[in-house]
Amino acid sequence: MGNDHYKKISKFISLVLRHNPDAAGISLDDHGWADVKELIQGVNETGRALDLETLKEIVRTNDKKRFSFNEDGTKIRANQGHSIQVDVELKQAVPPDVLYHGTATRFLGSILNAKEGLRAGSRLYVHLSKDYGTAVKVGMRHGVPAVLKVDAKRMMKEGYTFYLSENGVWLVEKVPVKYLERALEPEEPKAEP
Ligand code: HQG
Repeated sequence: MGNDHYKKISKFISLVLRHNPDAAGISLDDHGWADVKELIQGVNETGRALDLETLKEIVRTNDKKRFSFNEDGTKIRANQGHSIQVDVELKQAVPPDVLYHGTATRFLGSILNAKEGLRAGSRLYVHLSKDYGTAVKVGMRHGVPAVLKVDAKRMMKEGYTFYLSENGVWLVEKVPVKYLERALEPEEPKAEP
């Protein structure tokens, strides 16, 4: 099965497991888990071909490692990015001193000037990246990218809780504007591959 098919199915599974399980006629438990058999059947019922082997392959090859199976492989969930209230048992962690948030230039006014800062919007958390380059890619999803530097060290000191998802995304409930600064370019040279 081609890459394109994987990508389309993967996008649909993201939608189902993060935002709208009903799109596949299934439900998630409190920890965000879907029953693998129900998911496969539900996806097929929407007219999209999916079998267990393909699902495993999608989970294994997913560029951002968006999904995880439980230990016995009977359940599956998204690692982060939810807009529905589920507790995916995120691990608290101490972030690097600086984190980055990728956004679009058109949002900067509202984020910075209104003193509003970063809010989670429709998702449960604000998503932060550990490097500038990743933040640029995230921002490009919304338009002309802009990167904000987050003073995570000071936020930690001042009592904010940070979580690190299974797939390496940093999450925090919000980022008030006093911890934000526009980052114009990478401050460290990119490591050679
Ligand atoms: C912006 C992708 C105006 C915020 C990525 C962002 C990520 C504000 C947008 C993950 C605002 C929300 C999440 C404020 C925040 N005023 N705009 N006060 N505060 N915003 O898609 O972080 O490929 O919900 O800057 O890689 O872009 O899906 O969040 O531009 O990890 O796995 O509101 O999604 O991962 O957009 O992306 P989103 P995000 P996946």
